[in-house]
Amino acid sequence: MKLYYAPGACSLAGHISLREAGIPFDAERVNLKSKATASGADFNRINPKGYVPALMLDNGELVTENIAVLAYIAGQAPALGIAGPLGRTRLLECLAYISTELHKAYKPIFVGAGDGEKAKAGKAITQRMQYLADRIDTDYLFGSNPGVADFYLFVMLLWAEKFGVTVPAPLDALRERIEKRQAVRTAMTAEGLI
Ligand SMILES: N[C@@H](CCC(=O)N[C@@H](CS)C(=O)NCC(=O)O)C(=O)O
Repeated sequence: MKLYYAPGACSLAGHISLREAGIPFDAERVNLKSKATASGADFNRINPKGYVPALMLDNGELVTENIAVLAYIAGQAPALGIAGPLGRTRLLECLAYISTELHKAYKPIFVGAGDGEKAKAGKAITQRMQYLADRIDTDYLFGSNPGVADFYLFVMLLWAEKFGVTVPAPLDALRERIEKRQAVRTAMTAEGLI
């Protein structure tokens, strides 16, 4: 399979997850401005949505949207999902929260909105992170090992650090824990982030 990614973008969550899962994959960088891939292809023809992540499966099917990409990887590597009868539901619930309440909340910061709008977005992100922080009583979101939801949250925490958004202490600690992992360092190095 092949992951289309952009350095430091939300696709880093899938990139880390694939490495943590030990799933063999290729990765191709996408220039999000020109929509050209590293090999010179027109990314819009690969994914008409024009955004990353996009995961091309070996049978030629394309999976897009972080929630679907990460749920797919957890399906292939159940240790990165959540166990139990409600496990998949809880995983989707958490991925949806990160996608729609955290990831989307960064939009004013990314599009270069005015300072007031950016500060408002930062405040909302901190508040929504607090919801997760209040419920963490283990090293990671769902126990003592990280999964795809932690890796998606990790990207949100890297962005918070980059843009000066306040992060609740338990999530800062989670970011530090994740950052130390070999697969995470390998993915970040491959994307030129460290
Ligand atoms: N709904 C998509 C949004 C993905 C997304 O926002 N990707 C950004 C990078 S973090 C992107 O590729 N933006 C380029 C663009 O929209 O032109 C998902 O959750 O996967």
